[in-house]
Amino acid sequence: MTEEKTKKRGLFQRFFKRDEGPAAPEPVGAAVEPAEEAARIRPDFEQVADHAEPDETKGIVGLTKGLEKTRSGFIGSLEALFRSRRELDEGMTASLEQILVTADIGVKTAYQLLEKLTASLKRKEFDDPDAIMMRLRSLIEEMLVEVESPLRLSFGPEPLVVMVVGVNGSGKTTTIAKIAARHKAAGGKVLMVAGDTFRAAAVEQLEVWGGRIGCPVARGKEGADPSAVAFDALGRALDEGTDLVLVDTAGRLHTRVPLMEQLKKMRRTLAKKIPAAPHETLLVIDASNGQNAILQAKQFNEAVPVTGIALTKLDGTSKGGCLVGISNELGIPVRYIGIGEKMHDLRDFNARDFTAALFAGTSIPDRQ
Ligand SMILES: Nc1nc2c(ncn2[C@@H]2O[C@H](COP(=O)(O)OP(=O)(O)O)[C@@H](O)[C@H]2O)c(=O)[nH]1
Ligand SMILES: [Mg+2]
Repeated sequence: MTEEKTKKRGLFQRFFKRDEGPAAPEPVGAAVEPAEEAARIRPDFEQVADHAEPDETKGIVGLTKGLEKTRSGFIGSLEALFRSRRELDEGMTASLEQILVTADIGVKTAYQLLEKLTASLKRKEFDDPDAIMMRLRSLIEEMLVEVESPLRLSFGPEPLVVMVVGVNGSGKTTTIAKIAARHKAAGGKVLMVAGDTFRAAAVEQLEVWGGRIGCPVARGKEGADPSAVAFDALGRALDEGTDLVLVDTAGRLHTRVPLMEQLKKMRRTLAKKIPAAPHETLLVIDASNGQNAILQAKQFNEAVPVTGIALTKLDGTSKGGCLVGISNELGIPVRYIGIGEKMHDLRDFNARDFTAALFAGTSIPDRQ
């Protein structure tokens, strides 16, 4: 390793944080020149990511657009209910229960919300639809805040390894490319690993992305053992001074080895090369699975402890309410949400923005 690289590795430490804003790099060791350190501080992650995004879909506007279908389904039904009934009586409670239960947030979470709602409303608010809606909104936000914990990536003495898991078609490869593009734009050195070795198309897909965003892809021979490919890739990442390694995995296997066993083996293998790896096991879930998404998350979590979730395709479904159920039932940090196929359509999950976008423009018109 060159002297410069060794220095660079000693300069920074990585850490995951829950706090606001990108984490400031922490100097490690004594021989750090302030000027040298300052020169290495990279641009703000968020700002860089936003650069590529057109003005008309930036920030909350894009999110509101992305959640349009879920809003018109779930919130639309609530509005319709409040238009026809104004008092939280038995009939209204039953209808509310039905809307919540069918809103893909899961039965358990639906009942919890309903219970909290009726318990927290003041007497005089029982016939005030706006108050009921506002209370429901804040209860949902409270549940989501619990899992808001964006993945902050910064330099470390060794590469940060993110293993990405999920069923076929959930959006793993696309999400990996989106994360790689963001981190690269922020000045990071990224390596994507084609761990879905059983489908030639899957490797090619990652390579196409690699070409587009200018990011190297580590691959093995077709049908190679994914763990062996990942092991070699970590060796390369260590040699080349890579900051971030994103490991793609298969979502279904055509071999006798069950998928979950394969993923467990991959985890063990990564740790053989870098003991703390994978630093993050990111589960990618397609939001259009609705309530099944909760089940899927539970299954993966049992096999490989999932440390973060990326919920994709929120733009194409009315089942985005499943995020509330996943959050409430699993309590796993939600790192990202996907609201489209483009590079900038991956957002850090923010509970307040998400709730605001979900309830955007909510109005309870006077009853006819
Ligand atoms: N609309 C939409 N499509 C997405 C999103 N994320 C991924 N996709 C699409 O979903 C399909 C499957 O994605 P892919 O990354 O290949 O899934 P994988 O099998 O898990 O690797 C692709 O056509 C992606 O473009 C998203 O957030 N929104
Ligand atoms: Mg894939």
